[in-house]
Amino acid sequence: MLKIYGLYRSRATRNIWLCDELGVPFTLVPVIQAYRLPDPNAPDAPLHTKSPEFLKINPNGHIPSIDDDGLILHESLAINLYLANKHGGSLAPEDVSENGLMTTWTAWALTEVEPQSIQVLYHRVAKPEAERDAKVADAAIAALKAPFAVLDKALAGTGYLVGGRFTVVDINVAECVRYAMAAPELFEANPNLKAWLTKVQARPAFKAMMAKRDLEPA
Ligand SMILES: N[C@@H](CCC(=O)N[C@@H](CS)C(=O)NCC(=O)O)C(=O)O
Repeated sequence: MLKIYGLYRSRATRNIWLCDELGVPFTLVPVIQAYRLPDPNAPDAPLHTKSPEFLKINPNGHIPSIDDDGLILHESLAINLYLANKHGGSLAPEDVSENGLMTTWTAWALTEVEPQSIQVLYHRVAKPEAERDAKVADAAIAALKAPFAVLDKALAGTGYLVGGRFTVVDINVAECVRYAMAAPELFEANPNLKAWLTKVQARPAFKAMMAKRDLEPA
């Protein structure tokens, strides 16, 4: 069976959401981020991103990774493109043009959105209050204005990114956009984007994933 190394409180959410949409069963192998442990070198420390056993799986020391019958892959969004291509159906590209568009939007989300949206998450929500820097959050929000306007325009037609239907790339982009949700001003300014995110996050597979994530210790 497919193994996903990671946690619900990590970028593995992207792969878990997709697997549920595809009906692909998987085993989640818990690997925690080393920085979340008080002492990753303690003899009783759980498997973590810098554990020698896990570094044999992913020498980059990050989660998620997958093991699909011996094929080891890293990079959450690339894993999703692979799984969609492998299992086919309406979530996958139906031809080489759609494949190109899905690769483009995925690379776009990774470069134009995620580096900024994660700073919004860290500095408005995730870090302890004393470590948050409002200036970092504000700069990230300012940097997201242009790409969010691009996304809003792209969604004006069919309400989806590729092929007029829900696909893997809606998951890939929505998961990068989700990190910016603590900046509601970005969504108020982009009604198509806001409606799309609400729609994709109303899907049962997303809700099931988030419900399990909420049960995991913060
Ligand atoms: N580009 C990678 C990023 C992976 C990444 O940075 N994962 C975080 C958790 S979401 C991590 O492993 N952090 C712990 C560490 O770097 O030790 C992906 O999308 O898979």
